[in-house]
Amino acid sequence: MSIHEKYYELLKNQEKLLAKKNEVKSDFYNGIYERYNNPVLTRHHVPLHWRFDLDKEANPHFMERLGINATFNPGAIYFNEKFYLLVRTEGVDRKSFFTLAESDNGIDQFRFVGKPITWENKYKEETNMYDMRLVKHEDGWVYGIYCSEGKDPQADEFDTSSAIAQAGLVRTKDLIEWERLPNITTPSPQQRNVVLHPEFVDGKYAFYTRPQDGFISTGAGGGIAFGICHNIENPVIDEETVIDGKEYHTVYEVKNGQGPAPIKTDRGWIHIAHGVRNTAAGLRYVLYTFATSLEQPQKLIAKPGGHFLAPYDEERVGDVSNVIFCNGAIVDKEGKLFIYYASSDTRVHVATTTVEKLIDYTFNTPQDPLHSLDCARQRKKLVEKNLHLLGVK
Ligand code: M1P
Repeated sequence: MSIHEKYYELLKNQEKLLAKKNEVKSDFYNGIYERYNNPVLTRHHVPLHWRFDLDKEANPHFMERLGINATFNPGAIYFNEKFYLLVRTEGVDRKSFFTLAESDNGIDQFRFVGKPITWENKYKEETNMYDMRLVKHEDGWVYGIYCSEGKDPQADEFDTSSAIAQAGLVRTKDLIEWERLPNITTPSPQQRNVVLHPEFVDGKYAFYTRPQDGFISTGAGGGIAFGICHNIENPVIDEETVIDGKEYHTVYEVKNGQGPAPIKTDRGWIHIAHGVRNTAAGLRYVLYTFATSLEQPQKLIAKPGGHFLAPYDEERVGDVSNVIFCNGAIVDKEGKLFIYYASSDTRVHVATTTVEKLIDYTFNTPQDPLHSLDCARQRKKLVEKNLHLLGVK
């Protein structure tokens, strides 16, 4: 067996991509966070030996044998002094699986490490898996909660797209060995965007869920809900209470979902969530924030109006255009916040800010008045204040 010479040529080019530094986007400013010039991960970052058969005899034309379509929606964790992304990696066969990428600084030079992640398959009906939230819980484990999807067994014979989504659960101590725990059971027929609260609440495990009736549509369900679980090794949530619901004519009118686990601050738990609205061109996904009480993480205490982060320029286009999705964020020792978000179900970006700014944004940005005239009044008040400051009559 010999290695195809084309491999070394492609490797050299890929090394240039992996070594690239990322700079703050100079033409974007909102005072809330910085955006960066380059995505932190794309399908071009995936190692060549995960895609090509390097064996010259078996692959004389050096064809990609197992191509990668997209890298997106990563969970995130700071672990052993490195920034890790647990990436939804989608093969050209449409199936997603999980992979790990690491970086020293969290904004560039991310590299995939190890091998595609696998564990014991306890659910034969699980056809696809994606969108893992990585949560370091105070019990000492790192949990991964992900969407475990299978064909709807009730679907008509010729309906080959109806699916059932459930919350899969795994845990690890080292990001290498993963233990598959049972799926999380809730009163809802379907679940996606389930996230573990990082601390015990009244001595119990607590989860954010998203009750939903259908696979795409949340139907009569929807909203970000909160529920308690007594035993993480047999995770049953008996009751889900919506803490942040859908609302007519807002950026979360169709559905919403918890992003990463909430961030603990002096003022409360700050949640980064996604909101979805309808447009003539299909669904539009943006991020928004809200805060809940430190003592009662199910009690909403602040919610700025509108979106926090939305598709921008080239982020608007991809496999599922007009989508921004976030299920991973990291706060470093200095209080710098790294928000990992994917654009249009295609590639991963980072935005950075500080916990101090996130608090200011979440608690001091005006609420959505929900009616156009009230929005106009809200803005008029700001304009008048500023004109006064500027000395303009
Ligand atoms: O395609 C946009 C997103 O759609 C789903 O999100 P939600 O459950 O809120 O509808 C998920 O499939 C997500 O992965 C995807 O990015």
